Formats: sequence, C-alpha cells, structure tokens
Amino acid sequence: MPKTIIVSNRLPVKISNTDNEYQLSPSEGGLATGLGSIYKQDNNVWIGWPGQEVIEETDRDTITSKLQDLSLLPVFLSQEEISQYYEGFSNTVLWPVFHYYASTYATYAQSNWDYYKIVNEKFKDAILKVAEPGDTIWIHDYQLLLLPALVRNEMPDVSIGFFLHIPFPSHEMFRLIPWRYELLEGMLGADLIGFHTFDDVRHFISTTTRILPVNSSSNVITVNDRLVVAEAFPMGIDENKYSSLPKSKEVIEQAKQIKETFKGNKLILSIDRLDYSKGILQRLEAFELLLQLHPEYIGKIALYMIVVPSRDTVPQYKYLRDLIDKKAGSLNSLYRTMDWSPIHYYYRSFPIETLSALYSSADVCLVTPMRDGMNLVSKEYVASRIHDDGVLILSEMAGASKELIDAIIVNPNNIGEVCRAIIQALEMPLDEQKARMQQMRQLISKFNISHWVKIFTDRLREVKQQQRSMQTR
Ligand code: GDG
Repeated sequence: MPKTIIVSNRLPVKISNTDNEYQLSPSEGGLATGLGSIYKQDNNVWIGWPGQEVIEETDRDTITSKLQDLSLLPVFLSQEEISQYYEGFSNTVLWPVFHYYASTYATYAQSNWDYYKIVNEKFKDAILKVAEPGDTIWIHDYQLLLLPALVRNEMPDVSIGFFLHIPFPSHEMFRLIPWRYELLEGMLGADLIGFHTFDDVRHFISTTTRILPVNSSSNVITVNDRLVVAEAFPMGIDENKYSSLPKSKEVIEQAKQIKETFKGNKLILSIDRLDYSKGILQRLEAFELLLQLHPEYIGKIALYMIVVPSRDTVPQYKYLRDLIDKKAGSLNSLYRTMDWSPIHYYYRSFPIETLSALYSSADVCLVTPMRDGMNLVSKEYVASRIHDDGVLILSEMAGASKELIDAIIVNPNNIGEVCRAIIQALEMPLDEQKARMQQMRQLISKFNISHWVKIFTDRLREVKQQQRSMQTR
C-alpha cells in the first residue's frame, strides 16, 4: 500500500537524557498536530533530525528503534553538520535573505553551502531507504530546498510536495545568493510548491522565470515538460486545542493568578522566538514612546513579554538578546515604581497551559514582526478568546495579516503608528472588540490545521493525476 513520507529538518519529538537513559516524547507543535493524522497512520513515516545536539554512535540504534515505535525515522547529524548546514547556511544565508535582512546579516561562506548540500543528500538517502514507487513525499521548509530535486532524480515518478514556512523574497533579494540556480532547481523537483501567501507565490514565480530558463503560465511552471504548480496554502492552527484549553481547570487557575497579579492593569502580551525578524526591539521602542507621551498610562498597563530562546549559538542572535535585555532593563529602571513594573520580561519557554492562560487573560496581543511567513501566535491568541473580547495588533508584514483583517493592522517600522495602535486597543469599546474577534475566530476555526493538511494533500494528488494524464496523451 502506498505511504506518505513527511520530511522536515526537525522531528516532532522531544528527547531527554536522564541517568544515561533516553526518553522520547512527541512534541506538541502545530505542524506535528496537523500531520499527526497522517504520519501515525498505516506505514507512513516522518523523517528528520531528532534535535538532540549530538547523539553518540553507540546510542543511535536504541534511539532509532524507540523512534520507530512513534513512526519516526531519524537523520543523525554531526556537530560540524549542525553548525554549517543549520546554523551556517540555513540561518545565516537563507533565513536573513528570505526575511529581507541580506545586507545586515547574510554571509555567504562556501563551506556552509558544501555542508548544506551534504546534509540534503543525507536526507535524500534516508528517504530512499523507505520510499517506494507510488508513495507521496511531503518536504518542509528552507533547510531542505535541494531535497525535492535530489529525490526526483532517483525516483522520477514519485509524488513530491514542498511547503515553505517562511516568506519567499522578491527577485531582487533572492538573486543575491551565490547558489541561486541550484536552490531554485532543487525546489522545482517538487510537483506542488506551497507558500503561506499569494505574494510569496508571486515572488517565487517571477524569481524562477527570471533566473532559470523556464516558462510559466499563471502559477504553473514548465520544467523539461514537467508541470510544477506553486500555490498559497495559509497554514492554520489546532483551533480545537486552543479554544478548549481555557476551559480546563489548570488554565482557569493560572488565569486567575495572572488576573490577580495584574489587578488594575491592562495586560499587553508579546510572545516570540528570539529573532531579529520578529521586531522585538522596535516593539519595545513603541512601548517606550507610549510611556513617554502618555504618562497617564503609567501604573495602569503592563507588557508581558516572553522571548523564547532560539539559535543563541548564532552570534547575531546572542547580540540581539543582549540588546533586548538592555532595553527592557532600562525601561523598567526608568519607569518602575515600588509596586508596579511596566515590563515583565521572560527569556525562556513556558508550558502550553501557561501560554493559554496568558492568551486568555491578555487584553491586548501585540504581534509586530518585521517579516513573518505566517505567525501562529496571532492565531493562537484569537482561538483562545472564547468570550470574544480582547484586541489583536498585527503587523502587515506577517502572512497572518492577509487573513486576520479585523485585527488592528500596523506597519512595524512606524513606531508612532504602533504606539497609537496600542492606545486604540486599550481604549476599544467592548462591542467593537467582540465584533472584530468574532469574525477572526470564525476564520481560525474554519481554516484550521486539519483543513490546511487536507487542501495541500488533495491538491498534490490532483496535480499528480493531471501530470500523469498529460504523459499518457
Ligand atoms: C515559522 C515561521 C510560521 C512560543 N513560545 C512558546 C511556545 N511558542 C510556540 C507558539 C507558536 C510557535 O511557538 C511559534 O510559531 P510562529 O508561527 O509564531 O513562529 P516561528 O517559530 O518563527 O515559525 C512562521 C511558522 O513557521 C509555521 O509555518 O507561521 O512565520 O517563521 O505555536 O505557541 N510554545 C510553548 N511554550 C512557549 O513558551 N509550549
């Protein structure tokens, strides 16, 4: 029976090592939840790096067999591969260029590119060990751009889908990459290429047709008589989980404590992974402007800011963390009083129940990335507002802003505009909050993660059938 093979850089699993004994538990990320309905079925499988720094040769067999029980197949990486393929090429070329930070943060080292190719080949070998004709392979994200073509060369008829979770930049950005031809050729090995937004699709088509000798008609690119379709599939969340959690005993209890702690204050929530693309510093500047221009809010509002540690072995991330620490510290030292602090800043991650309690308690959620493929935090906030109150402020540079049009939409570079948006949110009448939130909740509920998985996989099947019927004509 044909199977589906999911492939991503990281496996959806958490590994812990206590007393030299490895424990594995499935992780709860949105992608894992959405794809859970697929990879756990029949003989389907998910291939990826298990994420633990380096796993000794001697432990690999044990881990592999434990993972197999969870329908997971590991690709083990050495320290050098992690540092050059992942931290190097993926996060110092592709991430900055695709988020329009090429001139500030991208460095183009040949050895990183060499490792990117080596690791993509390693993933190909893992796929070839299990793939059979008739299978469907769904590859995810920017770490594996070469993989669709590598697999296509070995299995010309297999069905391959690719989804990019981050923005696809304009041709003017993409063309800067020394290995632009190879990267595009890699992606074009897929039958269906999915993006979060139509703008990403547009950029991809125009970039591809300018850089490579291929033709396109609308969203279909012809590569050596093979049709490749590029389309937008805005990713949803596990709405059911986020709207059920606030009703659980544990979350109700935590939300009560939060309300008690911030009694008399309106709570503004900000949650991101540490990343320059998330606009955390600019957000703090907008908050600072608010305190400067509107002292009447002092003692009446609080910013609850969670920054989740990420990639902090990459120097730019470490530097950014220092800047955020300094800015939050200096604002608190300037404005705090004996019994009030403007910013409650945490540099760590929290269990999902705490996140849910914060989502359901915050009066305002401030999501202002400089550039974001989608942004799931904004959708999780909306899904958690089961009483339809609360206000979302959302950057127009996040893919989610194309769907969540009832948020207050801002340009994150315009600090004055963000400051005014915070005031508008703090002062918004309840009936307006409800009218906006209801619209957004309906959308999030309908276009959830299961819907996303279904429309992508249905479309991939359709595209493949179309290709096959063309070949037999
Ligand atoms: C990439 C793209 C695209 C955050 N803090 C905690 C925690 N989180 C969870 C959130 C959310 C996820 O992390 C972050 O997702 P985002 O979408 O906001 O951002 P990226 O990590 O940059 O994701 C992005 C996404 O891929 C999907 O395609 O939307 O544009 O950049 O789910 O809830 N989870 C827990 N504790 C925390 O402290 N448990």
